[in-house]
Amino acid sequence: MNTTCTTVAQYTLSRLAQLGIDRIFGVPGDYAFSINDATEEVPDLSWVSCANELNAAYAADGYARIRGAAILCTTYGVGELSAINGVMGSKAHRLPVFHLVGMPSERIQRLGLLTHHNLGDTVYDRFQSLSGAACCVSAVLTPDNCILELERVIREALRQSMPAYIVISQVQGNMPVIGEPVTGKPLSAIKRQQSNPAELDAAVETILTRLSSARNPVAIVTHLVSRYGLRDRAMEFVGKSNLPTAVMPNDKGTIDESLPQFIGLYNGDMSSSPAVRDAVQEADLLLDIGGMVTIEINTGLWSAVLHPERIISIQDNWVRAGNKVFLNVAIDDVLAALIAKVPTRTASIPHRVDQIPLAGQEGDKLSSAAFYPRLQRHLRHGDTLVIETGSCMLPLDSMLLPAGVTAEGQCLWGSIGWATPACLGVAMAKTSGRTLVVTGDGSHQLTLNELGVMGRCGIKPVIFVLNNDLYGVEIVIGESGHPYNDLAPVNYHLLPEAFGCKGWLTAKVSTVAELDQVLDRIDAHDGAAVVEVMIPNEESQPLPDAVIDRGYKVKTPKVR
Ligand SMILES: Cc1ncc(C[n+]2csc(CCOP(=O)(O)OP(=O)(O)O)c2C)c(N)n1
Ligand SMILES: [Mg+2]
Repeated sequence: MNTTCTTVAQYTLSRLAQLGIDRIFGVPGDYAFSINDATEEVPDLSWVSCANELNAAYAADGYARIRGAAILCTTYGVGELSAINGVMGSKAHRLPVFHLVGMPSERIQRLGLLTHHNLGDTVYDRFQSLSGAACCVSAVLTPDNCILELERVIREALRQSMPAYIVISQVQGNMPVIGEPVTGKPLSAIKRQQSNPAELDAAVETILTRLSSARNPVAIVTHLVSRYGLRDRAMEFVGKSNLPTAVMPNDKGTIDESLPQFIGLYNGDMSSSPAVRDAVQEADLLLDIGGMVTIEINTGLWSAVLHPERIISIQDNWVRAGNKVFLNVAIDDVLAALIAKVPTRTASIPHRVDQIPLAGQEGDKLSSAAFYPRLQRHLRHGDTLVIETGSCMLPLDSMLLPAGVTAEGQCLWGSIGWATPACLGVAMAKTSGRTLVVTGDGSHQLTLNELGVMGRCGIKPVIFVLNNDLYGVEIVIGESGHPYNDLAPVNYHLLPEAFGCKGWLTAKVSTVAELDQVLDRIDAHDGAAVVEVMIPNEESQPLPDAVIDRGYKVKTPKVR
């Protein structure tokens, strides 16, 4: 590409690609043609046409989880509004997704011409506050401001690790940028937040002093460390300090669960074992690395017993220890200083969580109890497990992952349908290893048309659709018998064929023997797979009233 006549759209894409992004997810549209056309001009960046904008946003979210950032492109109004749920989810999960949107040209605006995708008036910027709300920073680019504005937007999106909204009009997008282009660095080489040295020293000293006097400290590592590219650094700290370490549901997959210090999932009374629950709740110091999210789904329906005075919380750029708050201390600097200075504890690590025992005999009908342990035994190094919201979430979050297996989920935002397109993004972002998805049937129905995109792009996910013919978890947390939880009886294992996917392994399994057989076949198959796993709907019985009352009928959590 000739930089002297680079257009605004071309410059924007090439500047974002320099971060290490090689895909742009979206749906084209006339207002966004300058951006769509530019994807053909910018080297090392390929366009992925998704089935709709919400799917594209979910795919970008999945991609950003692996690569650290992603690009999404939609058209004015109809496109960007369809994407908002997905982009808001990326904001909740702290993912820098650059949402590029086309808009009517300034010539149209100056002449006051009425246009499609609007309400028949001359309010052209009507959608900017809506799309902008899902982002932490936004800009309307022109040839004159493009270079500087992009630097501001990129810096802020990376600093806060949240989406950015970038508007490019259909005419300005095709005009050459004015000024000296900036050559950017890959994301891994960028220092995203700066620390104040005095505050940093004081924060690190406080943490080390508290750690040295703690009798039974425990660490919790949250997903924020992955967002800032600090997964390895957090694990190095856990190894060096030899602190017993747990994760919470929202953070599943953040650390390698084969680490000797890993003790399991902390989720209040719904922790992976009473030993994990007790280790966390009885710790005289809880080192929260990244910031725990204390929503009900992340705390065993608010059953977590956490003592604020015992918690030291290392957030993205601040640290809280009791009533002391240290400002402008970047999490990467805090971790680096801790790794350099922390002594290694000699105390032994409490009992770890075990593999789920195998349940069910060959000829038995399938059940959740038979499915999860078998899946666990077929996970292998390099796999990424994408976890949908629904009944599958708790068993998967509680499951001990083998060495080298990571996971991604959407516990906080919890938008069903996310997992299927997110797996497209995850698989495209990964350079090796498999991508597996476990989704409920109801969730899959929201976004299953993304299978066609996977087939067209040659993506090879392994997808398990748990078919209980219901919005099952709704019954578990509410009441059975409501017709609004019934689903259309889709033949999920036939979908790859219908969507034109070539060479996919497909099966519908109803017995333990059939499941065992298909799992072995998948291991031997270098390709995509869809397995429809028949789960009896009688499993979806309501929880005891006491649990439902605590989790869903109270207006406020009990303050401890
Ligand atoms: C976009 C969106 N719509 C609705 C919901 C409410 N909701 C949460 S779980 C769920 C049902 C999930 O059913 P399914 O995927 O079949 O999983 P199951 O629990 O049956 O295994 C629904 C409708 C939601 N979380 N997100
Ligand atoms: Mg279901």
